[in-house]
Amino acid sequence: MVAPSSSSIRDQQHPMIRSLADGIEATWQQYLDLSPYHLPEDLGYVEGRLEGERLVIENQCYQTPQFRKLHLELARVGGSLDILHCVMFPRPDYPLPMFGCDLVGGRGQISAAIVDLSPVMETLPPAYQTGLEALPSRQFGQERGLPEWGTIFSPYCRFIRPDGADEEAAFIQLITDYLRVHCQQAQAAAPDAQAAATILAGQQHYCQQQQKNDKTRRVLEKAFGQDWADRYMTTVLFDLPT
Ligand code: BLA
Repeated sequence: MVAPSSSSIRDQQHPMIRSLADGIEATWQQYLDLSPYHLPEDLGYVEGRLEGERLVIENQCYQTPQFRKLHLELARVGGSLDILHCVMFPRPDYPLPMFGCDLVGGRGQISAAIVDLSPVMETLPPAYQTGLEALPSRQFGQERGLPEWGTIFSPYCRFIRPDGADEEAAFIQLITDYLRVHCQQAQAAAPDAQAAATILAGQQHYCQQQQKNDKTRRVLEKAFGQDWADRYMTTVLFDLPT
């Protein structure tokens, strides 16, 4: 068990990001057996400059018996762009999907809110489908279309631009529901060494597709340069076990 950590930029971020970050941490603490996970070198807290504006990144990572890495990242660019990024990487001998979510917003408005449980085999395990189907159905006014690289996402992926505090709260509920289904399934899962090569290939494909997100890459390149951005995307955001 690891004590909840306090984050220094969390308090300045958009309320939806703050509240989701708290919700993710609380759910992890409630369902999983967390131990510390150490990031390469000193990538826990990073600062750069984006067109004269300060880019601050704070990473929090854990591991558990089922997960190689739980990653929660908060980033802030000047006063204008707030980001929450979260990915859970199962250990390659656990036949579990990838949980991922991203909130991006600025100047009071979240423009992108996305969550998915993405399969690394052909489809999501049946118990996940049952768990997700059982959740209350939630409608949002502005659904957004997925980019070309988004072929990795499941039919349960939701991508919206939330309109107002009610939709923000409803989407946080939806994300924490997905997260709870995932944590419960993961706690009940048994390792399957025979499937490890297939699972690893699926995780690799997931990461390769995510690395094609030019919007993420551009923000990092502007602040830290091309090489650093590439290293960060391949070793921190979407790395694979060595
Ligand atoms: C979109 N991601 C974005 C956008 C920015 C970032 C600026 C555009 C916002 C918009 O279109 O309104 C930036 N996101 C970042 C940065 C980090 C980050 C800098 O996480 C980290 C430092 N992205 C993920 C994960 C998912 C994801 C885990 O990291 C999904 C599970 C999705 N982000 C995602 C998608 C888009 C996006 C699908 C829209 C891309 C597009 O429309 O082209």
